[in-house]
Amino acid sequence: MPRVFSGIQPTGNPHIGNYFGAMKNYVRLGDTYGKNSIYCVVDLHAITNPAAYDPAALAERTLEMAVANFAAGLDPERVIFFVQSQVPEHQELSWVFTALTPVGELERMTQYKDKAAHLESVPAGLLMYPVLMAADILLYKADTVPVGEDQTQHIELTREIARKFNHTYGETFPEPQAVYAKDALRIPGVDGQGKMSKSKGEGSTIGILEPLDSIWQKLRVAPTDPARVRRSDPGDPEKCLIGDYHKLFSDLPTIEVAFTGCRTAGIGCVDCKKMLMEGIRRELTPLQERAAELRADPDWVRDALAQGAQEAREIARPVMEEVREKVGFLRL
Ligand code: AQP
Repeated sequence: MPRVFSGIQPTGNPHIGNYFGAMKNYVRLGDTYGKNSIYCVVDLHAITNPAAYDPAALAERTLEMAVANFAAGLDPERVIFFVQSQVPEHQELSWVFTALTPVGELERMTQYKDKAAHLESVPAGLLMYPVLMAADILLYKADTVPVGEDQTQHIELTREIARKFNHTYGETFPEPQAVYAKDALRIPGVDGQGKMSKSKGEGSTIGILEPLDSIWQKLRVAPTDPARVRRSDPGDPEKCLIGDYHKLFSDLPTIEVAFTGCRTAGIGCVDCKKMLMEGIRRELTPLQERAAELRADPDWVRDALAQGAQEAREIARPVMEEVREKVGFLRL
């Protein structure tokens, strides 16, 4: 049976990019593969980017990210869901992989280059991020990784690391494959500045747990097709992020009305945004209600995460034993 692994950073409020690009796939694959689906809140990754890390907020953000995933439908009785720093084997395997990975490969990673470009002093952890990610996945010998398209290069590096380890020490790890959500490969930020991303701040994101009136305030001023200067100008919904969002939230008849209305200038952008808001309300209201219930029961959330960490360690320990032996560390 395939083994699924994926992680999500507690670097801010989970947004619709995380939700449609990754979290919904976690739930879908979890329904099929049960305890062979392993997910975690990757707090060790979150501390590698000083622009998005606040020690005073990390624990709270970690719990909020867990609440969001439970609210989105992850069931800790069916899948394994935990917090990365609770399973120290991730760091141990990461170090072994660090010793195998050429620095040049890491310096070529576009996500590293993008993030490092904004920093005066670049922490080595930011460079090592993809090595830790390879350890996250391979520690469970996972072969299936649900992620957004932004992670493609990191998954390819994970495959290379697996190949190199197997070549050096003998067949040990599978070469994992990314699994993408078809219509949510790379959801654009609501500010129109490229990919929606937590680390770019609230101006980029539509949070899945964000109050609906706050979402509306962002949508109201969100850029649309620049061809629509006046209401009477026709537009192209395929060139508009509101059009992209409709494909995620609206039913087919609504999309038809909105897209035809845009192309014929039959409706204005505000009308189109109001139609979108209906879909957002329909999708996010039940999720936000479940999140409120979970926040009222923090012990349940903590217990579920503790149980998940225990289950994860049961898989991770023997794999690490196998790695230690193959690498040649002394056994006492
Ligand atoms: N905009 C997006 N569209 C589709 N999928 C996305 N993902 C993230 N953004 C989009 C996918 O969500 C999962 C978790 O990613 P993350 O925790 O790394 O989230 P982030 O929002 O991208 O946060 P950061 O802090 O800004 O990290 P960077 O800048 O490194 O991406 C992943 O599967 C991701 O692909």
